[in-house]
Amino acid sequence: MLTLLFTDRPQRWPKFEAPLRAALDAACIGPYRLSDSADPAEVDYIIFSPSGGLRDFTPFTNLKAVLSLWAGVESIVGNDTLRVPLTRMVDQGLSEGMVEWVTGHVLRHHLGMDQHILEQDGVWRGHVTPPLARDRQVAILGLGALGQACAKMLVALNFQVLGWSRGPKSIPGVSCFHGEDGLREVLAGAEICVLLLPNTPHTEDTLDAAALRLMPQGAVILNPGRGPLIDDDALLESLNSGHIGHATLDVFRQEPLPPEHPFWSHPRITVTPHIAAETRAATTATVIAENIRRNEAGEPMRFLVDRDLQY
Ligand code: NDP
Ligand code: OXD
Repeated sequence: MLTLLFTDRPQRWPKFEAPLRAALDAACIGPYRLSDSADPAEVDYIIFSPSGGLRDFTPFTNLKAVLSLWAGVESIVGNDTLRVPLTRMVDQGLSEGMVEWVTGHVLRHHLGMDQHILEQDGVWRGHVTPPLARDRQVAILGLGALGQACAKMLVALNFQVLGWSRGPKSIPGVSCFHGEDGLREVLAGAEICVLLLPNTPHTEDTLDAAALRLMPQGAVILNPGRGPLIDDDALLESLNSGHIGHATLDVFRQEPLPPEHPFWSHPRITVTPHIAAETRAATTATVIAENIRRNEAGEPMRFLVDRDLQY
């Protein structure tokens, strides 16, 4: 009998229980106990969310793996009490959500929608037309599961897509770069820059003052990745100087973003409350169940986190 412990916020359990049971039954993993509470010494697998508050894995003496419901694992990856494999979430629901958020916000800025939505002042500016997507460069920093899904959509819409990752990549329609020099080249063309890097010691402040200076005048930043990818003060400075045209931010160093934070009231910042891509029970449950099935069958689990690289 396997014991599976769900550790998200209590209000998430009713949403996840039925989809998880359905996916576990479909995966034919054999008899199991699935609950949001269990004797730690009996737990085989933890279905983990950082919102659940679990930080000390020491009491889980028979644990086989921790399966994250989140794509980003920065809250758990360096945890010394975690001594078993950790998987992260890669699934259709997260990808579709992120593609829709990124595409929507890219098109907002590409088409200059704000001018028409917010400035209906009786002036007919028929001569101000947006360029075609084929003439717009969009950079994506991070070409993993989500970055690639977004790149594919933006390529399909005809944007000139530049991408940056840790290692070299070849993706149809995307000009791929890596390494420090690669970052400089990508930023130089980044009229719209989408951040989809994980939060690791190597990615912190990827957009610092020097990096922001490399971007074209009026560039737009979209950050659905993680708050620490950007140096907040440097961002405010470059927005105030007019060098950066706008920043649409979904993630922050502190969440929820405190009401007094200057981002809320800045005229050239749009705040969305970490909603770019939500973990959805129906699609994530099948990924969790398949990984348990694999591990029980002695097959390698998918989406294993590299504890050294921290993503
Ligand atoms: P992946 O792990 O699949 O991809 C990460 C990408 O970042 C890879 O291309 C990787 O390069 C690249 N990368 C990592 N470190 C570096 C580095 N030092 N320099 C350059 N590139 C680097 O992650 P996902 O695409 O699944 O998710 C990305 C992030 O999106 C998550 O970590 C999370 O923070 C965020 N997220 C936000 C959500 C939201 O609602 N706002 C929802 C879900 C995720 P390489 O390919 O060479 O390994
Ligand atoms: C995630 C997130 O990492 O929701 O999955 O940010």
